[in-house]
Amino acid sequence: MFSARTDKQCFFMCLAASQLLFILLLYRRGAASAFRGIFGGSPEWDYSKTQDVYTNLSLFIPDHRTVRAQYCPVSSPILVGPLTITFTETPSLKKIQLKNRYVTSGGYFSPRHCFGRYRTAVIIPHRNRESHLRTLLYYLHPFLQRQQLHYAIFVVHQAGNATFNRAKLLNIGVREALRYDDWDCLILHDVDLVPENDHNLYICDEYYPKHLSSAMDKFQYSLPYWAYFGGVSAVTPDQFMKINGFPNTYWGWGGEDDDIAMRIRLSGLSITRTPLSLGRYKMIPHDRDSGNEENSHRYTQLRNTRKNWRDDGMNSLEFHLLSREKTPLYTNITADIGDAPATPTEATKWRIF
Ligand code: UDH
Ligand code: MN
Repeated sequence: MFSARTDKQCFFMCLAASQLLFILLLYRRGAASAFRGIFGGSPEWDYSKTQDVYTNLSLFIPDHRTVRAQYCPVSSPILVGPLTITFTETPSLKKIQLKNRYVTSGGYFSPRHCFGRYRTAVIIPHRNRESHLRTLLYYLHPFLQRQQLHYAIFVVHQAGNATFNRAKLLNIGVREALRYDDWDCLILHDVDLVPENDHNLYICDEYYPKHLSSAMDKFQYSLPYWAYFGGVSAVTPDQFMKINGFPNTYWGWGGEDDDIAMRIRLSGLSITRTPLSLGRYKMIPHDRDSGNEENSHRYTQLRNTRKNWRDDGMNSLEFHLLSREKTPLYTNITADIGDAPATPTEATKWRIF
């Protein structure tokens, strides 16, 4: 009797301990990589051995006489794994163009010897980060070509000096990008984050919004917190519409990514993530920009996301489009998006309080 009870106690204690361990693991490493860690299966990458992102790229793109007869393979045969990324000099636009001669006006590319299986639009919110943009284009174009995607790059430029609004620019980018093509996947991409492994595919998960930048160097290659959704993410147009896009009301730095993570859950979806061993990014070092000061209302706003997300997003998006322009390496969208509400009375209108 005594030993049966001790056995039972021991059983429950062990059960509780193993559950605790499991939760800790999920928290530390992200669900996907924890599962892989436990059950095996994913290659562990050696980031001390890296290759140039342009390695043999032209060899794999035959000349114009080749006819496209079939779809590209499901997994691209020309990936190299960990990439050499350095920020010592900023490449010129001319140099990037010369190295990417099959990219066409507007920053479009389609594999030449097979039909790309996936149509991906990369959308970059931008103001006053020209050198970061050039560095990103230098690495991203060959990265996407290695993945044999049909893709285009859209830069959404905020005009003027009013407070920066990342999420609203992304909403505009999606609305505009969808005018150009029937994209399978929308990649929302900060201008200063460069992917370190070309196996980190820029394609969407069929069911759930996907966080791609799960391991950034500035967070010591781990998630800063469990629900983190900043940096680079991938959503299908359907997923994006289901969450009513992103909020338009977060002016300045911070909070909008947590709002997005919340609206994903509130709309019945959940977040999937690239494993940490693969979702590695280097951030080009920078200080906080002027015009993007910390948003001090963000915690109040986040408390109201549950109430507001259905009314603040794609269905309330208003802006003035100033120009659409196809440059050799990207399509540039310039918009006047207004400014943050100046007074508390106006703030009420913007659902800050
Ligand atoms: N962005 C711009 N221009 C701006 C502000 C932001 O293009 O003036 C875009 C850009 O795509 C950037 C993204 O918005 O990558 C996110 O902004 P961020 O890079 O400023 O965000 P992050 O979390 O900033 O990286 C942290 C700033 C703290 C710097 C502390 C220095 N030690
Ligand atoms: Mn940054």
